[in-house]
Amino acid sequence: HKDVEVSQMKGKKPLVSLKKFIDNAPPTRDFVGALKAAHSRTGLPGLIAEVKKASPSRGILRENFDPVEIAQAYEKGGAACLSVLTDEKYFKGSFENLEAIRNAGVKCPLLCKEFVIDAWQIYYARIKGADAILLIAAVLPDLDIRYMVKICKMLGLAALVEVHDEREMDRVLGIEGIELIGINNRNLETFEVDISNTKKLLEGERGQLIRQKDIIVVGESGLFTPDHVAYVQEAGVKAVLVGESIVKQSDPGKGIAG
Ligand code: IGP
Repeated sequence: HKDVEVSQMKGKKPLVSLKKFIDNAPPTRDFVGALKAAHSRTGLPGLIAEVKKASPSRGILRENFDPVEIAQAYEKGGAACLSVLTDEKYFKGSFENLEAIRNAGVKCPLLCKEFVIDAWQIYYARIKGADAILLIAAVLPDLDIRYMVKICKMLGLAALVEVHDEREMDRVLGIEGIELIGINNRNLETFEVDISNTKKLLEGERGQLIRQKDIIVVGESGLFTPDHVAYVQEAGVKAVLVGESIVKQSDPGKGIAG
């Protein structure tokens, strides 16, 4: 991921002016609270439904992609939160999509799905209407995660810290103040998906520590059926992040029920 460029920064506003803008921005919504509420209301993992046009492994997922229409359908279908891909290069997303969904009056808290490698992107996402930010342990040193988690707190954003293997999980468990950990079942290098990864990373002492620290774990990627969701719930997740299987449905809202 060394080729990830912070393309949004090119020719854009310096950090100081973003900060001024944020002072007058409306407050964020409680992303973690919405997941917890959905979990205790339904007894099922809270759903983060993903607005994703394309992916590097699957190509275009939906023709006539209308991000606002999909977001509204997800909300109607009972999603607790939404995830909006803003990365353009690999996922054909945009910050305009995030902003349009927020401005369309969608009430679900919104996760900005971006390859964050610079704090500037967090401020920018906050301005564009994000309530939560994805931080990927595979591309960030511990020091950056610590620093970025603090920035998120200061800006009223939840941080979803994503891990894929035991080493990353152990790194992240050593960092104070983390409320949300995502376990990605997809290997970002090979694109291979294996949902038993969620189970593997929650076994034994790791699972114990997570419960002690009251961290909410999100099962991410490769979830297509109610059985898959039941499997990761059994492994200990209280939330799931689902994209492909629901964004492909002719009615993405009804897709959630299935
Ligand atoms: C959703 P899926 O298999 O349901 O479409 O996966 C989500 O987990 C996936 O899009 C994702 C992702 C990421 C995308 C997880 N982590 C990091 C981009 C960057």
